[in-house]
Amino acid sequence: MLNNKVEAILNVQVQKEDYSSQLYLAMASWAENQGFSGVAEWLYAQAEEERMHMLKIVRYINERDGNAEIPGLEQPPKEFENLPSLFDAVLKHERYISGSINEIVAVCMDEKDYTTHNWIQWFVQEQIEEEASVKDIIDKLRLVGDKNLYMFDRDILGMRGNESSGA
Ligand code: OFO
Repeated sequence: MLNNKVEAILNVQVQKEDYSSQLYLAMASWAENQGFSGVAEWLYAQAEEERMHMLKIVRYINERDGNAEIPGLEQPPKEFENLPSLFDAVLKHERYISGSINEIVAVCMDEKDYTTHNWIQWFVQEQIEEEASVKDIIDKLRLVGDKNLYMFDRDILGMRGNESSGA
């Protein structure tokens, strides 16, 4: 049986993963309409991964005899200034998510829920990888500058194959 505080913070995380998915979907759609099809593919795949993260938590809560709460959709922004600010926003968001995963770890420790503590380590590792992959993209963007965004976009298109499925 899931501890009440652990169940509550996991349900908050369900909302955050759901919003992450919506946010990256909105970014993907914007990038596609700007002609950045490589960036759009990366973001569409990221939106799918975030949905998988949400489902993973929902199913864990229910499996442990808790009650997963399914959140309503929150409207993400529709417009993004440019690619550098979009990816800065992705990194900021991922750092925020890493912070909330750490809070879950802390609650598990406080409540002596070592099962969930063990289970949540997958997310701890996932956040390390996600932050690193976004930082990599930001570095590439800096290197190419404004002049070669087409090449940058092609380069990003090839990136998904090297990453974890996130499931
Ligand atoms: Fe961006 O990762 Fe979910 O947790």
